[in-house]
Amino acid sequence: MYDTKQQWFKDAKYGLFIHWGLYSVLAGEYQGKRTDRIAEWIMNHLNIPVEEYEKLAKQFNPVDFDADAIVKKAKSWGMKYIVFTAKHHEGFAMWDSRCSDYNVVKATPYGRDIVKQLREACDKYDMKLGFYYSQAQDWHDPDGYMYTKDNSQKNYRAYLERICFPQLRELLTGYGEVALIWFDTPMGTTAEESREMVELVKSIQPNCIVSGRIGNGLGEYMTTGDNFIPRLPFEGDWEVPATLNDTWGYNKYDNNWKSPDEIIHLLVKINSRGGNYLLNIGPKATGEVPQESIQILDTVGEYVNSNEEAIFGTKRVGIYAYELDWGMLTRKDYRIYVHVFKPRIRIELLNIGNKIKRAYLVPDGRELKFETGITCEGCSMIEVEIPDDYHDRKNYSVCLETEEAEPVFEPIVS
Ligand code: JFZ
Repeated sequence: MYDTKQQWFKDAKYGLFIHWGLYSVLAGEYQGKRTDRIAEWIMNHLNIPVEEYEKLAKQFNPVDFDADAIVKKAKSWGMKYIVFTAKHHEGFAMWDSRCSDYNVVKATPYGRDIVKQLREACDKYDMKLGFYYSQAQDWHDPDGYMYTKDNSQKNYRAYLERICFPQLRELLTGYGEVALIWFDTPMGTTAEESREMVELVKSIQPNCIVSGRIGNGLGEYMTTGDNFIPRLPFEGDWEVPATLNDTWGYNKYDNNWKSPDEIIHLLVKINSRGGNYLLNIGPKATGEVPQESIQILDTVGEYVNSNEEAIFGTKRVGIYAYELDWGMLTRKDYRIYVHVFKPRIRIELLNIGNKIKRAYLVPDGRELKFETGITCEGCSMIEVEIPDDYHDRKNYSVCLETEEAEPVFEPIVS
């Protein structure tokens, strides 16, 4: 079973992914050609030569980037950690790397360290900060994976020693307490090489978590496929990395935004199955975060903040026999939370056999009338009355305090 041994990660439930690099300059389009794939892959998908792609650095001048504002927003959205793409597959370092001048300080007119600015803002707002680091793919280095589509000529060992290991060391020694390293796409990395990476991380920061995509089964938590949600509750620590539209890096043509309601449902679904939701924003080349992302996350944030206790620190719910068409369940010890996504006069639950001590409305703590009993068919039934002023509302939660530490789910019998 995956175990990060870090309580903050088990409790977090909701985090912010930030995909930002030179690809944001292209914003999904190169020489009039649009990519129909994730925008941070544009160099690869449209076969942009390294000498051409490199020139994007000269255009990278994100004067509107405001680390403080982004972290403050993440905090207001109720998120508990941030993962930033310190180096994505394009190979460009978003900090002042000593290993390669292909970095934001030395190669751009902007000339300022992005990682450092995020670090300072995260310290100010008491936010956990982790780094995405592409350990194998590096499209800018002849010894990185996918520099050419044929990987047989590269010397990966040389890459590891020249770039990967020293850059990890830089990130782990120069930027405070690193919550996690989000490794990705290990490709041909051997078990021995993955182990070296883990040992390097742990030797510098023993509490720094190693993500699922370190490869070779060495991750400390399970990372699902992007936007993929396990159908069943999944034991141990895990996380779903997910997008608000259909891209990670900024794409000016992608307007396929999910609605705030959809995001709320996904968050609660993932939490109820035991996982964390790592939700992405892709800033523009100016540093500005797309307005649509901000609006969606602001609205989701209202739900998260007013129902905080039904989200943070919750534990995986076992298998309840029914899927509710109006809501979902989360839980803590001695508490079942009923998330209500559609207007209701009362909530009715069958086949939950707990003894209920008390029911209350999570957003304002109001006590609710409830009844429990046995139906004519012989199964347990709970009815909770929703106050008049909430009859037309959606998106709130109700807490059922129970005698038992865990939900007592009954099988369906007829
Ligand atoms: C990777 C990256 O290639 C992508 O650009 C983005 O950063 C994303 C978060 O991660 O893409 C993957 C990697 C692994 C899977 C899916 C997409 N997977 O295991 O299903």
